Amino acid sequence: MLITDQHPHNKSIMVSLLGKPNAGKSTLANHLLGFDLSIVSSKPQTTRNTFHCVLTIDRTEIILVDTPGVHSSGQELNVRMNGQAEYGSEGTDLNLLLVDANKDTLEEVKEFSKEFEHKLDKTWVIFTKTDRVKEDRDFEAEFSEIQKIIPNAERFFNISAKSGDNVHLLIGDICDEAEEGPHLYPNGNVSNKNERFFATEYIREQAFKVLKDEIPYEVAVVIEDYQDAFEKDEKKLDTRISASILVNRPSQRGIVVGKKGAIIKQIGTEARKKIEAMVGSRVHLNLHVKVSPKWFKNNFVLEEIGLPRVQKSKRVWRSRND
Ligand SMILES: Nc1nc2c(ncn2[C@@H]2O[C@H](COP(=O)(O)OP(=O)(O)O)[C@@H](O)[C@H]2O)c(=O)[nH]1
Ligand SMILES: [Mg+2]
Repeated sequence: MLITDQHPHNKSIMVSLLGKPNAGKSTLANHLLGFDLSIVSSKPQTTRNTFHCVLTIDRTEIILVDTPGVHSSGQELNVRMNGQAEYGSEGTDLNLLLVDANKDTLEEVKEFSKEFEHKLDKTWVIFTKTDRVKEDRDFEAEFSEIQKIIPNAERFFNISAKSGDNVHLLIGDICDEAEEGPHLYPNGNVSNKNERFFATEYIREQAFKVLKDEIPYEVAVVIEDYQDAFEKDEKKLDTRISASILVNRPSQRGIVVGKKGAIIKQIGTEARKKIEAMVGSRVHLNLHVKVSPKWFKNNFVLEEIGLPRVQKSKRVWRSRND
């Protein structure tokens, strides 16, 4: 996309957010954006796709590339999610490797690099969730050990996206790294994904919050029909969305629906509020539960939820009606 009339001193930088599941990548992206674009939950593997979160500070455009957490699992869904993370670090100017400071940070980085085959160029290590760290920590020493695994790790920060501690230092230094060049996104654009994508995310976010055990991981959301709000005869008509929540097993259908539909209603109500805030109109959200056995191995579904095949993909060619 060519944006005309750019200021000659515009700057831009693309920064990937990498790490293990639950490290706090999406929370940091949201904190920097100033609103909850990316979905967050206390359960790991909430983010499944790589996408851009765009913010502009003065003349500097910062494109944060949120990615799924990298972890080991032979399952096709996870293989493709790891692939998304690798793809998310390609062609960026800087990698932020987020590590939960409440865990054994060296061990976390070892596990991350075991699964992440893409070579990391310029990298900063970000120790996260420091609001929960009680004891005195020698982050400098921990960082030195991490440098032995990630030789391109240049420096480290310890931050809390919850309390905001040190986040201003990080963002200031990211701005300093940005080089002069045109902005890639027009003013006001916040992502390379559309509202339809975020609608499925907001539905899945609520499913992650409400459902327990393994069920969230066996849930996917696909849009069946999406009609933008429009005006007709001087009346503003609602955005109309019809979406399916896919589950793996028939027994999960009842759990997602809940007693007298209570659970699906709760998911729908909360997701609708967030979608309404995004699209700026009232939303009519129609949710159904559909049993789609082993959807997480089904190429058709995986493609539909934005997870194309990667090099390590298994041969999984199934039809929509599996
Ligand atoms: N206490 C605390 N919790 C955090 C912080 N950042 C993230 N979290 C929590 O960690 C969990 C995972 O966060 P999320 O951003 O989804 O991690 P991601 O998988 O790396 O994207 C959520 O429950 C967040 O609320 C932080 O700075 N402090
Ligand atoms: Mg995330």
